[in-house]
Amino acid sequence: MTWFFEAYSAIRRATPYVAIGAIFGVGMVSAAVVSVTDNVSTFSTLQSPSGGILSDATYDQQTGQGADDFVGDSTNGHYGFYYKFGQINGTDSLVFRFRLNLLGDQQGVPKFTGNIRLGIDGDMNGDIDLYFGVSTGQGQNPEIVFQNPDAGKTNVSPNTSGLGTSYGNIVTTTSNYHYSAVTDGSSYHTNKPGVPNADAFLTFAIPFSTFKTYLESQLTGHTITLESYLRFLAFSSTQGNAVNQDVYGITGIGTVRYDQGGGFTQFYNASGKIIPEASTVVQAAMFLLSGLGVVLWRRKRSATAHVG
Ligand SMILES: [Ca+2]
Ligand SMILES: [Ca+2]
Ligand SMILES: [Ca+2]
Repeated sequence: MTWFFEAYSAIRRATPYVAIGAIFGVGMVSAAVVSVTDNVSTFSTLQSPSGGILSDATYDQQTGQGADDFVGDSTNGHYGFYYKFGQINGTDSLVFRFRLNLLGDQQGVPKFTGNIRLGIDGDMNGDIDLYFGVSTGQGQNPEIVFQNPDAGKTNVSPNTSGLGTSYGNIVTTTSNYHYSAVTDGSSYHTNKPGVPNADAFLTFAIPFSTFKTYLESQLTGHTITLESYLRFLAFSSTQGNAVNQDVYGITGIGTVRYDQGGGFTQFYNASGKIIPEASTVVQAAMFLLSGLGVVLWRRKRSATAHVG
């Protein structure tokens, strides 16, 4: 499929962006005020490329920590990967929420002690261009970190992915981070499969401007806007430099490419609007280009007729 995205990227570069935006009604967004503590019913679920809501019902984390295991499927609508966009303290922000198998604790106090990351494909070519998420260490408070893809790896599947040194660390506060037991009654399995207990929600937010700056630094020649086409991968990890614990949307870790059923979401723009399937967009772009060709042919024909 690499050819597809290369071809599509070429068409996008050749097609006036405003035309694509006009076709699909993508316009300016008036961001609502949001909070990391908003009810889950106000968040959007994320869809798989094939159109269904991405789910991860199984206890399939690979390293033994139930508190780092994503859960969520269609049971009572309790999904595990949510998104919303809006303003927090006047700043345009991306807000992500995950449902985890078990509420972690440190000496009896609820606390997330693992690592959750997202990987972003910001240029539609199938590889991850930026990682970010919640990082914790030896008793440290969670921080929001950014990491560049390891340049020596292709970053197209779990076993070809590597995360570089973290940077841009953001201290977590009650405004950009929330971790608590769910209150919607959901209880997927714990470390002991078949013994359910309450799930946990981990929610964090990052400023869009920070996201834009770091993603653009990885994508030479690209400008990231609220209308840019993005797709997301979510995973947990025992280390900050690898994809080794639970990939949201697939069983276990696997070796499948992210863009071939390996965990990437459908394409979205940053403001949370789902983008029509890329093939539809390509067809529309081809239609525009063919229409342009007809117009040019008619003009040329008309000019020739006048000459004659
Ligand atoms: Ca899982
Ligand atoms: Ca990419
Ligand atoms: Ca999984």
